[in-house]
Amino acid sequence: MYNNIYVNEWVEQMAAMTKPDSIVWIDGSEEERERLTKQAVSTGEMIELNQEKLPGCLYHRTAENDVARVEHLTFICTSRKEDAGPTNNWMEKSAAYAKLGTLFNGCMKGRTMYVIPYIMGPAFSEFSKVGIEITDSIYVVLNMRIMTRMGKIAMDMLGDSPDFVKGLHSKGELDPEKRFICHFPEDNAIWSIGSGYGGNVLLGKKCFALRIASWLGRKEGWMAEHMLILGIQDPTGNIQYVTAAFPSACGKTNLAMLIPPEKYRKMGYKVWTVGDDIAWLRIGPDGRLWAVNPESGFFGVAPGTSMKSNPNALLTCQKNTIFTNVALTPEKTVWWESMGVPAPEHATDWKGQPWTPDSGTKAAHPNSRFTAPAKQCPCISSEWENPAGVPVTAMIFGGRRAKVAPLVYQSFSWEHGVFVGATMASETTAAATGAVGVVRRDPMAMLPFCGYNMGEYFSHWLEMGKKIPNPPKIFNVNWFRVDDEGHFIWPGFGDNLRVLLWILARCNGKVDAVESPIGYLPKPEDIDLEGTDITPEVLKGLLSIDKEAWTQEVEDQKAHLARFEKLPEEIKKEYEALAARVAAM
Ligand code: GTP
Ligand code: SPV
Ligand code: MN
Repeated sequence: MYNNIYVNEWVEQMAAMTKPDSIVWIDGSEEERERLTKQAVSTGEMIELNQEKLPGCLYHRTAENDVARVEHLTFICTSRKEDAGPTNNWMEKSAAYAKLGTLFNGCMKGRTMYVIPYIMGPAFSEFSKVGIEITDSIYVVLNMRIMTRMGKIAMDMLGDSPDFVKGLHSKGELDPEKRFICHFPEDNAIWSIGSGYGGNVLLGKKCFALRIASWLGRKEGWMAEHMLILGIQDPTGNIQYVTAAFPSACGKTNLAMLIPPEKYRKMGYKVWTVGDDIAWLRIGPDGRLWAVNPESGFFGVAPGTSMKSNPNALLTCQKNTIFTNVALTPEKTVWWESMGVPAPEHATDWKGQPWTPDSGTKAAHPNSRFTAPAKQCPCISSEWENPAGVPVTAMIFGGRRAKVAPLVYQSFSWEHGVFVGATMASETTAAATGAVGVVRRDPMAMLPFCGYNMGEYFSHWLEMGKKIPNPPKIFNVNWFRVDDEGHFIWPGFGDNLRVLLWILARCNGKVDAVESPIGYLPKPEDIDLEGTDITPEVLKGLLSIDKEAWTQEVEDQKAHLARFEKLPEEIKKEYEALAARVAAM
C-alpha cells in the first residue's frame, strides 16, 4: 500500500465491491516483473517465447471473441446525454454505475487484484497525468509496464494529490454479453469489464489518453489527439516535427518509423519517432503548439510488419515484447502474414489450433499486436521524453480512400483545416469489431475516441486555432488510392517522405502550390519521384480531383455533418464554400 489516502480509500471501495482474494500493489520493479511473468506462465496465461531468439518476450492469446476494440460496447457516461453527443454511445451516469456495479460485484472472488499506479507522459512533465488501474489480469499489468511509466514513480508524482484517473478493470467472464467499456469523464473514472483485449483493458491508452484526456483538454485548454509524432531531420541537422491523425490500422506506426529512401539517406535525411498513436498538445511559451507522447511503448499491428515495410518496428520487438494473437512456431518464435519471411511449415494459429500454409486461414489475427518498449526503437527521438515536448510545424489528417482523396493537399487556413479533419473518411479496418472496408467518416480519427460531444470538439479545435499565435499548417494525405485492378498506386512507406518534404517545404515557404477547389495541391514537379517507379503521368493521376467524385463527396459530407449537434458555424461556412467551389469546377 502507498500512503495517498485518496488512492487507498478508492482501492478499498473497489475491493469491497469486487471481493478479490488478495491485493497486490504494483511497484514497477524488475523483481515484480519476474515474479508476475513466472506466475502467468505457470497458469498458461502467457507463454514464454524462445529466450535465445526473443529474450524477455512473451506470447498471449485472447479469447476468440475478444480480439479488437468493441465500439458498440463502449460508452460515455455523463449526467446529460448532450455532453456525450450523438456520435457516442451514452449511458446515464448513475444507471451505468448501477448496471456495471452488478457485474463487478464479487467478480474478483478467487482472483488477485493488482493496483497499478501509472503516468501518461514523461514523469513530472506539465503535460503528464497520473492514473491508477485496478485489474485482475497479469497480462494487463505486464502490458501497462511497457506502455506507461508505472509503479513507484507514478505515486511519487501523485504525492498526496486526489487528482488521478480511477480505472477499474476486470476480465469478468469474458462474455461479450457482459462486456462494457464505460467512461465517466465527470468523475475522472473508467470502468471496463468482460474483455482482455488491448484497447478495452489497457486503460491508460484509448480510455484515458484519448477519451478522458480529450474532455480534460477541452476544460483545461489543451488537446488530446489520435496522432503519431515524428521528427524530420534535414542534411543541415535541423529537425522539424509533424503530427498525423489516421484512423486505426491506417499507417501511424509505419509513418512514425519511416526510413527515408536511399537517395535521401545518402543526402543525410533522418526520421525520428516521438510517438506512434497518441499526442497531447499544448501551447508553448513561444506561441507554437508543442506535442508530447503520453505513452512509453508501442501497441502495434503485427501483420504487414516486415523488414521491408517497417524494419524499425520489427527491430523494436526483438526483446522484452509481448505478442498477442500472432502465430506461434514450434521453436517458440512468432510469425504473422506479410512478415517478409516464409511461413512456417507447421505452427499454432492465433486460436491455438494447428496451422499449415495450406490451412486456408490466417495464422495471425489481422488485429494481432506487439507491445514493445519505445526506448528500444532504433529511430527513437532524443526528445521523446522531453518534458516540454516538441514543437509542431505541420499537422496531417489522412485515411484509406481507394478513390476521391488525392495523395496530398494543404488546407487554406486553420478553419478550413479543421473542416478537412471534421469530414475525414476512411475504409474500416480490423482494429475494431465489425465489417472491414466500409467507408466511414471518422473526424480527426477521433470518432471512437472523443470523450464528449463531437460538435463541441470541433469548436475546441477552432478555439485552439484562435489561441495559438503560431499554429501548425494543416494537410491531408491519402497513401491508399488504388488502380482499376485494386492495387495501391503510391508505393507508400519510406516513399511517404517525399510527400512529407513537400509539406515541410510549404510550411517553410519554399514551394508554390496550385490552388484547387479542395485546397492547395502540389505542382507535380515538386514531388520528387527519382528512385520510384512512379511516372509523372501516374503522379498527376494521384493528385487529380474528379468533379463527379467530389460532387458525390460533398453530398456525403452533407449527410455526415447533419449527424452532429452543436456544429460550429465555421464548419457550416467551410462546407458551403467547398460545395460552391466544387459546383463551379
Ligand atoms: P493503430 O495502432 O490501430 O492505431 O494503427 P496504425 O495507424 O498505427 O497503423 P499501422 O502503421 O500499424 O498500419 C496498419 C496497416 O497499414 C499495416 O498493414 C501496414 O502495412 C499498412 N500501411 C501502413 N503504411 C502504409 C502505406 O504507406 N501504404 C500502404 N499501402 N499500406 C500502409
Ligand atoms: C487502435 O485501435 O487505434 C489502436 C489499438 O491503437 S487499441 O489499443 O486497441 O486501441
Ligand atoms: Mn491507434
